[in-house]
Amino acid sequence: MKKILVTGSNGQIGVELVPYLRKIYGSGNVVATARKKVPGPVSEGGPFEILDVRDGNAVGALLDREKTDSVINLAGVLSARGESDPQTAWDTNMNGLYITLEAARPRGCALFFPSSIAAFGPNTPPKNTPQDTIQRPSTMYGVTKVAGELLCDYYHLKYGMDTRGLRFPGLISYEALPGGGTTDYAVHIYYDAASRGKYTSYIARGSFMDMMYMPDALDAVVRLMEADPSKLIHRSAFNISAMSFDPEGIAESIKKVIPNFELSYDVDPVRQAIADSWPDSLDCSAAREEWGFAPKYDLDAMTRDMLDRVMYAADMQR
Ligand code: AKB
Repeated sequence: MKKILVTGSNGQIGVELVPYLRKIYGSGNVVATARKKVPGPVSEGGPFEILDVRDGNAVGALLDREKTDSVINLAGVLSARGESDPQTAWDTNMNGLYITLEAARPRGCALFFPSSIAAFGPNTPPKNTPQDTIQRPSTMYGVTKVAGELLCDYYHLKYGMDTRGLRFPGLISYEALPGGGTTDYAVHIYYDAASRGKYTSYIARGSFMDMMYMPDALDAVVRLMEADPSKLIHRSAFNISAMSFDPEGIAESIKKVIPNFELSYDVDPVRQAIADSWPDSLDCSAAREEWGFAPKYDLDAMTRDMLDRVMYAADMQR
């Protein structure tokens, strides 16, 4: 990658990926875009443009003007929000992807697609979920992720476009809160642990999901996009995960730092049903073998860093 356009830059991934890419590739070579301008490093640390990914002319004009060679397509609606408004989820996730692919294709741009563990469903083998397996998701978000994986594979097969993608697990981070996801509890729990010493989980005890700390996710995006294309068999949809836990597991990890931390439950049936339809743990061997996926953070290392960051930020605000 030399000149990169990032869509959906104000989201949980974008607010960290944009500065990370700017450090590696140079500030002027990473054009952040989003539907609105929010003060902060994304809009102020390098080029920024207002962009709606469903406007193909605008996407194409920007790719021409910036002479972009790679697009990181992050604009999207997450799982729980997608269930409350499936039409908007389809429109943003699918039409946005299709229009961006169509703008990127004639201009020879590579495209990164963020798939998800949501691309699996209740019939998928839940333990050590294989890279290639049954994908019959029961959410609109999941439908858009499977369709997106297939569409990106199709653009590679049909047009030779350099499409690549990752099946992100729940991502835990401290720069921006996630919005509208099912795995969000694993972020909120740290904020409540730091500020109140307790957390009420909307996900039930015993519900295991794959997770990863944001620095490992950022590293994975760059490693995949810079990987030797001749080594990539699973282009648009690599299983990646760094850990799998349920609410009890993350609470135990927090108690190593905050011994009096208390966890209680008030289960949300919508998000619980989504969690129940997703795998417990992924087999990530294809990502390791094809492009060297190597996450650094396990649960306890992530917990120590998250709590340090969240407590430091809270102290600064006092
Ligand atoms: C969500 O919970 O919707 C996302 C995801 C796993 O794709 N974090």
